[in-house]
Amino acid sequence: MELWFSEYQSKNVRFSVRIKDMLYSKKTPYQFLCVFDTEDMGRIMTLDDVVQLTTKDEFVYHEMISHVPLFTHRSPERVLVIGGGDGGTVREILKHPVKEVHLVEIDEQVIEASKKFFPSLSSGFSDPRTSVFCEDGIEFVKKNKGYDVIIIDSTDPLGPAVGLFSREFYRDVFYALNDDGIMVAQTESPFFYGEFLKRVYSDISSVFKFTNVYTAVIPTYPGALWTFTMGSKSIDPISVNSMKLPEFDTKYYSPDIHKNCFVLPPFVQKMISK
Ligand code: AG3
Repeated sequence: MELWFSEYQSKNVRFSVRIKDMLYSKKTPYQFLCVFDTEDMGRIMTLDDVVQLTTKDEFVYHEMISHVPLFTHRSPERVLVIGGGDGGTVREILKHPVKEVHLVEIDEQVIEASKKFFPSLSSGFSDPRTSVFCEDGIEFVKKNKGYDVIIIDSTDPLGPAVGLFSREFYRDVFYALNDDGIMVAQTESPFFYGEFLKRVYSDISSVFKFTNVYTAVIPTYPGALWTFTMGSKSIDPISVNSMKLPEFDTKYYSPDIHKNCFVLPPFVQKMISK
């Protein structure tokens, strides 16, 4: 018998992957968490039946959400990740000479499942520079300040994540950042979430001096073309030239990708233009 997992990417579009084995499923206080082994995509984690990551393509998302803001800043020392309980973003940040990484994840069960089933993502949790806080990111940024970079590695804008895409939240993120601080949020697919991207872009622009959308290709996410939106207090990400070559291996990120990821296809550019 064939076993398949399907995500409804919209009411009438499904993404399906053939399952080898169901490794874990748990109803946490916040969501329904599953881990599968698949035939072609490696191991996959889903939350409320939405694909969060596969071990085959997670490197694209985690490299791009981390290295683009960190190399734009150039000397980040204190970095905050909101969400991202799988640890993939923390793993990438720790490749930089940062002093401190804080991760605030509302659902402790995501961290536990990642430690158990995704050792290649969760290795950074045991690094002495990492501190983990299991609480609501929205409250956390109101109380904790002094970050150089804040990365919002959230789920889709549904359920517990809705507040992570509001103008009030971006304002709190602004105040939690140092004067040359930079934030990045994952902002979904322009094919399925065009209206949403437009709204978020306008909210982030109302708070930050520089707001820029960049893209990456993530095959297992809806539309494959994925967006990230960066807000920067004083550094213009477009004028940062002579990008440093990473002193570590990357599989998607490179200085050329960095420069070019801000170049948007006209249909995406149009979505965010007033
Ligand atoms: N967070 C963003 C996942 C969004 C995927 N959306 C979807 N499949 N509809 C990823 C968390 C990885 N650290």
